[in-house]
Amino acid sequence: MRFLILLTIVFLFSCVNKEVVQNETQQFLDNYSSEFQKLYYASAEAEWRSNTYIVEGDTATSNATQRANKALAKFTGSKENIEKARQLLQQKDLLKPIQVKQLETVLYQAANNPETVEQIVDARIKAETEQTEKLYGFDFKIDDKSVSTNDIDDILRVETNMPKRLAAWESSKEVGKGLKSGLTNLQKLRNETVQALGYSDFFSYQVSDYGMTTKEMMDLNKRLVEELMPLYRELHTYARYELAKKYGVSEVPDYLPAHWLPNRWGQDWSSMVDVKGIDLDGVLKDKGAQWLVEQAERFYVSLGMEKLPAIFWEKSSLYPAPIDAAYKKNNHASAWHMDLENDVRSLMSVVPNSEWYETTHHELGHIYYYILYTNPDVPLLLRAGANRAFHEAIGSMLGLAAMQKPFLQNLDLVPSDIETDQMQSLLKEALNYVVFIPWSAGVMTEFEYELYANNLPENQFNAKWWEMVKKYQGIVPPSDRGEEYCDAASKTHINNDAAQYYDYALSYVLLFQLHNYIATKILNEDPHSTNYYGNKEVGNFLKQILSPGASVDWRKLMQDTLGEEISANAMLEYFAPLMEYLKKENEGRKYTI
Ligand code: X8Z
Ligand code: ZN
Repeated sequence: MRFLILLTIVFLFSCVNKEVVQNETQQFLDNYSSEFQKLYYASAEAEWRSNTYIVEGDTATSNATQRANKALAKFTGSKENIEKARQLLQQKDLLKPIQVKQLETVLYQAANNPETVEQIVDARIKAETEQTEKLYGFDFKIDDKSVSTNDIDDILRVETNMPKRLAAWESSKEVGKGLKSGLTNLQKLRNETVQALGYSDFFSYQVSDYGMTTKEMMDLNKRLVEELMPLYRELHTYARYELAKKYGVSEVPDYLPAHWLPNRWGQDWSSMVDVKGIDLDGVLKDKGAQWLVEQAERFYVSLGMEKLPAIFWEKSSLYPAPIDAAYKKNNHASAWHMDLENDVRSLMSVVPNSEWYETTHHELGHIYYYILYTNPDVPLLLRAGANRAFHEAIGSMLGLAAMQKPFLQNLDLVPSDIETDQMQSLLKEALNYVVFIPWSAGVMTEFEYELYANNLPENQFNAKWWEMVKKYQGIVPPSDRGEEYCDAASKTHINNDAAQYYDYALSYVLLFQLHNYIATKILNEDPHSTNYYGNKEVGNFLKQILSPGASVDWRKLMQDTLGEEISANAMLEYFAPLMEYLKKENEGRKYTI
């Protein structure tokens, strides 16, 4: 009897204790979140200005951004917040899992800004602001005439005159020179900030967001490259011969000259192929830029999503700055969750072509993810993707879906009675999605691994870059590129989205897993030939995945919704029919990778 009483007392005490600890934790999280939201919003507003209105010598904007970012960093990295989160986590077993997740987020954010190394954090913020300004304030020129990056991309897509192609490609890389010292500085500062809280380097810090070690992430990426390599090898061979024919070059080169390809980094070759009967570029040109964004919205709404909020249309910056404007803007596409609440915006430079058609779908994928996980069940600190790759996958998947023939026919963008060659469509898709893997999982990921985890010395940046490009993509520069260049830095992510590009590699394999599920389990359609438009069941499936944000474990989410782990199988299966076709096309041709 006495024993039972004792047991009851112990039990009651532990219940009370649990409640006390949970309440104390909630109090801390509520206070932290409300202060964090204010500072985050101020930082996002300042960054928005810095990315949409770039004027040389405008120190006021740059200073304001630095001030706002420092205030946010000071708060997230404060000793007090770190200690409190650590202390509460010592009683992890007593806390709700969702509280544990939030405390872990607090510590993750702190690790990028530890107060103990405040000077390094401040120096990094300054260097980051300057790097973005230099990258997007850069005046690209061809023959002494200012050109936009959209102009350069147009030339690389359509021009067949080799000197003109070369001039455009070389112009696109000029920006790297002035970014090199800034990148070296950032390499050091990024590593030093996260090292203060025990991470070995900035790469491992960014990877840890997936609950993975650097080795696990590198192994996964290597596996993706290897699995896609047989197909890439066929595409590489095909492209060398077809492009040589197109440019009237009699001797087919072993490696693809970078300026032959229709993209500044050789990451997407899809415009090499025109599918007879489908002229999306022609149709889009007549529709105009605004129509592209509105059409992407219509697609999401057709699936059962809300219309975009008014603030999106009021505050976004969707179209290119005029070439003669007194300011420049960030010309890469992005989506912003300004206040982690209802202020959602996109920054783009949409012109009416098929690349931007896809990109508008990609960006709205981010926006609808923001909108869906902004709900009472997802605390502010967990308003993020299940992982970063999920965030990138959703819009890219809708971009893929929005390019398939039945979808285009449904929208009258392609004549309804047209017969088209399915193999050409598949080839065009492979030149986008398959070609992307050696670039993302290979070049970008390994370069940044070398940069941060192995402290790549500055005098090897360009040599290492081209070593990777040759090794993974089988691409070589038009002529020797010495260390006065920094061609890696012509890619925005190297400067302002560091050590995260594997997100995109994973997002591409993930999107085929999702797409395969939607096509076969929901639509009962061939994955090569789907029409998602207007299907509310697809919308509900997406809502189920997107609404919990980061409040769920991404591996569990995959198991629960798809019943599988992350894998390239769906992607390989999708492109399998192409293998035989390409082998035939490539018969008698020399393979070099
Ligand atoms: O950077 C992007 C998005 C950012 S929201 C537009 N992407 C990668 C790139 O452009 O390099 C999308 C796919 C690859
Ligand atoms: Zn994105």
